[in-house]
Amino acid sequence: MLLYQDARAPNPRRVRMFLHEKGLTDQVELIEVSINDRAHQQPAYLDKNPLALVPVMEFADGRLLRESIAICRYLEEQHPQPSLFGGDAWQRAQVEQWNRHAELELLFPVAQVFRNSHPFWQGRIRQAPEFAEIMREHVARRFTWLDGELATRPWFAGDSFSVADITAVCAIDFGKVSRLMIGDDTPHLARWYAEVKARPSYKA
Ligand SMILES: N[C@@H](CCC(=O)N[C@@H](CS)C(=O)NCC(=O)O)C(=O)O
Repeated sequence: MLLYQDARAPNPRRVRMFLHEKGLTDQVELIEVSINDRAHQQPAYLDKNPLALVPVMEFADGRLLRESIAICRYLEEQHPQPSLFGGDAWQRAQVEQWNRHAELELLFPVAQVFRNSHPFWQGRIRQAPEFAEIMREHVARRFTWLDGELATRPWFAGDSFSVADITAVCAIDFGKVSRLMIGDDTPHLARWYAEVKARPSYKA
C-alpha cells in the first residue's frame, strides 16, 4: 500500500497513527506530497485526488481511497483487531459520534484558525482573520466542554481507545502551530492527552 501524505499535516497523521495501532506500518510506503511545495496541486497528484488534498491511499491493484476515515474504516474491516471503531453496535455508534465531534468541533476549527491567520497561507488562499478569531474562541470553549466529558471516562468514546482519540489528538497537536494549547484549567483533557502521548502510535 502507498500512502500519499504530508508529514506535517494532521489528516495523514490520523492514518499513520491508525496504521501503527493496527501493527500495519511495515505494509505501507509513505510518499511525501509536500503542501509547502504545492506538490498536491501538480497534475500527477491531481490524478489521484482532484481535490488536491492529502492523504490518499493506493492499493496494489491501483484502487484509491482519499478520505482519512474511509481509509481507516477499510483497514479496520481487513484487520479487525485491535478494534478502533467499536466492538458492538453501541460502541460503534459512540465511536462514530465522538469521531465526528473530534472532526467538527476540534479539527475543523483548528484548521480554520491556521488557514485564516497563519503566514503559511498568505498568498496561497484568501484569508479571513476575523473568522480565525471566531474559530479560536470556539476551540477554547470546546476544550472546556471536553474537559467535563473526560472527567467521566478514560477515552473519547468510552472505555477503549478508538479512532476518535486519534482524530482528537491530531487536531489538538495541529493547534499548537496557531498557539492553541491545552491549559492548566482543563486537567481531565490534559490527563487524556498525556495518556495518548504515551502510546507508541503517538510518534507515527
Ligand atoms: N477529508 C479529508 C481532508 C483532507 C485535508 O484537508 N487535507 C489537508 C492536509 S491535513 C490538505 O491536503 N490541505 C491542502 C490544501 O488545503 O491545499 C481527509 O480527511 O482525508
